[in-house]
Amino acid sequence: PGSQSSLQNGHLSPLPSLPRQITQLYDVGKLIGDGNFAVVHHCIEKVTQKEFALKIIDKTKCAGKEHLIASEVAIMRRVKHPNIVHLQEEFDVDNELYLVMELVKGGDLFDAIASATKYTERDASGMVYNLASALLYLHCMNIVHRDIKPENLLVVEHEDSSKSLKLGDFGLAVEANESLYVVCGTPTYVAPEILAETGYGLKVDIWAAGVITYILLSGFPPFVSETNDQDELFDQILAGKFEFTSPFWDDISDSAKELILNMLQVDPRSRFSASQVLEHPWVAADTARDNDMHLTVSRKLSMHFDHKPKSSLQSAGIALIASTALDKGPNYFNYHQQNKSANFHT
Ligand code: 3AM
Repeated sequence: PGSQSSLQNGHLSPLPSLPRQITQLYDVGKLIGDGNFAVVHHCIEKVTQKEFALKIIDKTKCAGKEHLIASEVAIMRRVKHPNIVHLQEEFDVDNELYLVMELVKGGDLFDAIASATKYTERDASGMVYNLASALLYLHCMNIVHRDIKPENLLVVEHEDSSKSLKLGDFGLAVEANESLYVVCGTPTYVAPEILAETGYGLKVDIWAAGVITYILLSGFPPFVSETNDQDELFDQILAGKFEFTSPFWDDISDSAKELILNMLQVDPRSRFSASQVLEHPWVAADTARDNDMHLTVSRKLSMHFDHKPKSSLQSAGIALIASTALDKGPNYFNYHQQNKSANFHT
C-alpha cells in the first residue's frame, strides 16, 4: 500500500495507506468526515467513473464494539430502499473495514434547511414522509435503527431540483427479535422506554422521528433543559412533557401538532407506527401549509444546533453506546410508495 495525499481546501492532507484491493478499483480522494473510529473519503470507481463514499473503520479502536460493526454491515448488506444509503461493497482487510457506499452530496437535513430559499410545512411533510418510508421498510424487517437524528439524514439533490432524504449510518442498528435493554442513542432523541430500562423495540425510532418532526417545524427540540442538566432533560422525556410554545407554534397547522402528539406518546403501545405516520393526513394528504417559515426555523436551528456537541466519534458516523446509563458523557452513548411524490422541494 502506498502513501497518497489529497487536496482539501487547498491543503494537502495524508490519505491513509490503502490496500491494493481498493486502489485497483477506486481512486480515493478528499476527506468528507473523520473521527476516532472511522473516516469517510470521496472515491471514484475506475471502470465506471462513478462517485462513492468510502468509510474506513479502524477496528483496533472499536474494542468491545465489534458486534455493533458486524451488525451495521450485516444490516446494510440486507437493506435496499430509495431512502436508505446503499452499501455497494465492503472489504475487510487486516485492522480495517472498508465500506463503499452511495455518495450523498447534499449535506444533512439541517444543511438543507439552512441553504433553502423557501421552506414550508409541505417541505417538512416531505421530509417526514421520506423518513417514515425508510422506517416502515426497516421495521417490516424487524430492524431498529436506534440512532435516528438529523445528522444521520443525508440530502439527495435530484436533477429537477427536488430533494429527498437518505438514512445513513447503521452504527447502532440491530434486529429487535426480543425486547432490548441497552441504553444508547443521543439524548435529544432518546425514547422514554430506553431511559426507563424496561425493555424497548422498534417504536424508539418513531419517538426520535417525532422529535425531528417537532424540530423541523420550529427549529428547536421539544425536550430541553434550560440549565443544560441531563437529568432534567431525561425527566422531561420520561414524563413526555413538552409544549407547542407560543408564538413559535401559533401558525403551524393543527394537523401537524396532532401527528407529533401521536409520535411522542410515552407508552410505545399508544405511539404511532411507521405506517400510521405515513397514513396521517399531514404526511399523506395536502394538509400541510405552504407559508414560508424559512427565516424563523433556520434562525432557531442555528441558535439551538450550531454549537451542538458533535463529538469526533459522532462525526465519524459512529454512535456512542453505553451498557448502563446515558449519563456517562456528553453523548452516550415493503417499500411503501404512495401517490404522493417521495421528494420534497426546498
Ligand atoms: O462530518 P459531517 O457531518 O459533515 O454526513 C457525514 C458526515 O459529515 C458524511 O461523512 C461525515 C462522517 O460521517 N457521510 C457519511 N456517509 C456519507 C455518504 N454516504 C457521507 N457523505 C456522503 N455520502
